[in-house]
Amino acid sequence: MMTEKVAALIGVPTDVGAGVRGASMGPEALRVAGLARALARQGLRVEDTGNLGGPFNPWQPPLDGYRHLPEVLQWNRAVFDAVTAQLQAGRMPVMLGGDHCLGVGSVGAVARHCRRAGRPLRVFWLDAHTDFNTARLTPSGNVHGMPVACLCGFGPDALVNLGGAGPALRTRDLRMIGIRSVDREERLFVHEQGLDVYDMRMIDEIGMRAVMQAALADLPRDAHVHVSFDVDFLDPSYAPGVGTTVQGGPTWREAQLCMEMLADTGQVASLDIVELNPALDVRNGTAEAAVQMVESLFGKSTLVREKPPTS
Ligand code: Z70
Ligand code: MN
Ligand code: MN
Ligand code: MN
Repeated sequence: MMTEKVAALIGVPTDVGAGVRGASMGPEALRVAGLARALARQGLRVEDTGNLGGPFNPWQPPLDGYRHLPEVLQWNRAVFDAVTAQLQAGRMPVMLGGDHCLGVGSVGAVARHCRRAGRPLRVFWLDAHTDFNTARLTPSGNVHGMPVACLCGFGPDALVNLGGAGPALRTRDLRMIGIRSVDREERLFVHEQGLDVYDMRMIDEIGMRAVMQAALADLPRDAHVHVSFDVDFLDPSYAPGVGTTVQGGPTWREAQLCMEMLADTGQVASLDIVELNPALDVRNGTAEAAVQMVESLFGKSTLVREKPPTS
């Protein structure tokens, strides 16, 4: 008899890293859309730990290339500590954002936890954007466009070294799916650093199945899989409730297949759901779409299927 897996929901109601207000309402919209029930249907025990607290959004222009850096740092410290505590308790952290700047704390905690345990890590960054800007490259100063760079060691010291000295993540442990918006200078940096990016063109040319096979090809059997799900990954026809919509995203079916193939690994061990903006949504439909995708990520399937081999 397997022990029941516990998903710990961690709400992080802030939009300090975003360019549009409203993602701070994301956690509650995901709860209203039935996230806990969806996870429970997939056999998880769900414990909602409530919301973290932190500073209000001061809505200031960038300072030295960053908007709201002290506030971003404070929220990320809280996220890092909360995610670390859940991992140490053997639970699966599910962070409900909030904007994607929170990926620094969430993925940072997972990466440092894995390193301590000697366990390999793969981060799947599902997003329309690469989020690989730095203070020098950014056109906006919004830190939600920078978390991947910060995690890989390119960012302000306080964020790069959050929870430990040195970068949390190696670029080779990262797979990016659904990308279709990269800023001019960010693009060169993505290329220079050799990020493993599966963009929409590749999805169009070879299909989501082949893309996911490639992205999963060298997944170690004992790896911790973290999924950082920016809701703007989805095509805006299904997900209008995000701050930065970008046309030409994965269709419902493509996105669902992506989630299903991640589920088939049986190794998804932590998750972020970020950038949902209820202020821009229509009758909470984007939150409901995100919840359905997450249900697929944890094994929802139309037919009874062979279980993937367990190690
Ligand atoms: C742009 C920037 C962005 C959302 C990330 C956009 C960044 N690359 N937007 N996630 N929703 O300002 O850095
Ligand atoms: Mn563990
Ligand atoms: Mn993002
Ligand atoms: Mn995005």
